[in-house]
This record gives sequence, C-alpha cells and structure tokens, in this order.
Amino acid sequence: MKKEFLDLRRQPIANKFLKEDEISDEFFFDLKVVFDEDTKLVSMKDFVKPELMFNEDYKYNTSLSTPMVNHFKSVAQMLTEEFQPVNVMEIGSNDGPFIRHFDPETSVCVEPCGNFAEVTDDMGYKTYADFWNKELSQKIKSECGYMDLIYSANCICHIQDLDECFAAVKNILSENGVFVFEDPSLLRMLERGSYDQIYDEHAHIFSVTALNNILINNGLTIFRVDNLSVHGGSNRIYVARNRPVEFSVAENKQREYDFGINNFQTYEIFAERVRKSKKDLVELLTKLKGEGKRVVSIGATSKSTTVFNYCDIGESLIECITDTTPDKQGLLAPGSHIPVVDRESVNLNDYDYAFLGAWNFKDVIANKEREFVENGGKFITHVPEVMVFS
Ligand code: DWN
Repeated sequence: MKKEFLDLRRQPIANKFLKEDEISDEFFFDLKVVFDEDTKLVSMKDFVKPELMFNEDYKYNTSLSTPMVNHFKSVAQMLTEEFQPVNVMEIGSNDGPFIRHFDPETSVCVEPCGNFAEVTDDMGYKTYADFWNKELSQKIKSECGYMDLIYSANCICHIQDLDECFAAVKNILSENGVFVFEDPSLLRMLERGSYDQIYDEHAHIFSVTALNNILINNGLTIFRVDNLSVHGGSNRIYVARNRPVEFSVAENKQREYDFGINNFQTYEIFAERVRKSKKDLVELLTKLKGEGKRVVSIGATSKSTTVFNYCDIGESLIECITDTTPDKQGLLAPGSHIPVVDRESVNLNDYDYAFLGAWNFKDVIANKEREFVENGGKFITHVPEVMVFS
C-alpha cells in the first residue's frame, strides 16, 4: 500500500529550460511523494509521461560536468578489469562518457533522447533511440546477442515500471553477466535533507532494501553495493543471476534499517524537515533582499528547479542562475523563469551571495570561485540545513 508523505507542490519539467514565448504553454504537475509499505520503495505518486521529459530537446549533457567525465572513466576501467566483459550495453548513454571506453564493435547504447542518441551513433556505437522495456530488450538480444555487462547511471530510477525494467534486463543478461547501475541514495537524501533529488525524472529514490525486494521478485540478486559521493550521494548496485552475495549488501540494508527506512514515521519526520528548510530559505533570501543584497544561483540544475518551485523563489529573490552548459544559457529556468546566463558573462563579484544550485559540486565550485570569496562573497546552501558559508 502506498502512503503519501510529502507534497512538493506544483512543479514543471525540471530540465525544460524555456524561451519567453514558451512560458504560456509550460507543463506543470503536482509532485507528491509516496512510500510503499510492501516493497519499501519511495516514488512519485503520479508519474510524468516519459516523452515530456526525455526527447530530442534534453538539456542535461553529462560530458559538460568534468567530475562526471572522470567518474565514468574510472568506473569503465574498474568494471573492465574485474568482469572482462565482451558484449556491453549502456542504458541511458547520454553523450557517451561511459561507453566511449568500450569497443564500438561489441557495445550497444540505449538512449531515448534523440539529440544524444545521435552523438553515440556518430561515435560508431549501435544506438537504440528508445525507452528501455521488454520489447526493446528482445529486439537488441535478437540483433546483438546476450550482454556480459549492462551499465546504467542515473537512469534506472527514471524508469517507472521497475518490474518490466528488470525483466527486460534479465532477458538479455548473459548467464554470468553483471548489471551495474548507479542512482541517488534514499538514505543519503534522508540523512542530508536533500529533498531536491525528487523531481519529474526521478520516478523513484532507491534504497538497497527496496531494490533488493523488487529484484528478487524478478529473479535477480544484488551481490555488491558501493556507496558513492557523486550526485549528492549515490549507490552503485551490482546485480547478477547468481553470484555470491557480499557483505556490503547486508551492511547497507542494516544501515537503512537502523535509520528507519522501513517505517512510515521516518518519512513524516523527513517531510517536516523539508517544510522547515523551505521556511528557512525563504526567510533568509527575503531578509537579504530587504538589506539590499544581491543573490545569484550557481548551476541550473534539476535539483534547483525543485527548490525554486517548491519555495516559490523567483527573480525577485535570485537575480539569475549561472551555468556552464551552452544549451541552458539565455533561457529561463523551468517554473521560476529565473534567467540562466553563461558563467563567463557574469562578474560574480557584483553579487553578495551565491546559492549553490549544484550543491553536489560544492568543492568544485568553491575552488573555481575563490576570488568571489576573497572579495567577501558568501555561499548559501540548503543541504544539510539552510546556511551561509564562505
Ligand atoms: O539524474 C540526473 C543527473 C545525473 O543530472 C538527471 N536526471 C538530470 C541531472 O540532474 P542535475 O541537473 O541536478 O545534475 P547536475 O550534474 O547536478 O547539474 C550540474 C549543472 O550545473 C549542469 O548544468 C552544469 C552546471 N555546473 C556549473 O554551472 N558550474 C556544474 C559545475 C560543476 C560548475 O562548476
């Protein structure tokens, strides 16, 4: 039974940056979050049609985040050394920062966003520009055979029907093959109050506990869990038909159990923390505005779309958002319509405070913006609490 515990109010498509003349047609939906008492899965109450989010206009370009390019290079090397796969498939290949480390002759991409499917196709990888499901799994198996390694980063949590997703994986995974995927960690979200991990694309926020329940129902087993710092705290889940289960699985499930991940009350407490975070952030920004201070946001992220729309923050409180992604520059942020500008076109010293829209890259940004701090600038973050720091 699914029980609602959080209402993040009316939200837009988190990655749909807009031109002025697109505002009148902007899509919104009510973002409510539920806890499934049977599987322990945390999900959106109502899903958004995938075509509205993932299409040829998708703006999130993985390779423009240097930290992520390095991350995928080391993951590819590690998986190759340990599992020595021949046939490799990536679900959600974006512009290829992971798959580029594998042989195009024996590697396959699945990428529903046509603009990025074109990129890996041009790189020489057979790319299926479609959503992952049983039918596509069968088609790829008939054309390319079984897969020894199936990898996916920040995509499996986007897939609404997990039973179909995992059945499709099992259908094409070779006897001794491994399925490895990374997604934001529910436990890290609950620990840090990072409610902005919840947005239209993230149909679910995964715990090892819930994934284990669902995978076992689909004849697959988690045999290892790596805890990662990327994207504000993620888990890398290793799945196979029947490999020996390692201690890290029990260890992660125990940590989740100890935190209360199986109890609905935990989510009610989290929701209270989210409401306080909103109150504190709006009060802080309103106070700074009253003092005549200028505030900018760094990183036009899906996460900050959630924050600005949940907290009703617009241009009156945050003048603009800087971002390094060319496709986002010159457009308006979803829902809040705060202008997104090229970081290089802004003198950050014109501002007194910078909100960390990409708080998951806090260290990278603080390092880049040393001059801003040396000139008296201060950062604002809402994770783990609303605070000002330099
Ligand atoms: O799950 C998802 C994750 C992987 O990426 C996708 N559903 C959508 C997207 O979520 P996000 O937009 O919250 O991800 P990031 O990686 O936190 O976005 C970083 C944004 O910040 C990019 O637009 C680049 C920008 N950026 C910047 O302007 N200056 C990043 C850095 C490091 C910087 O210094």
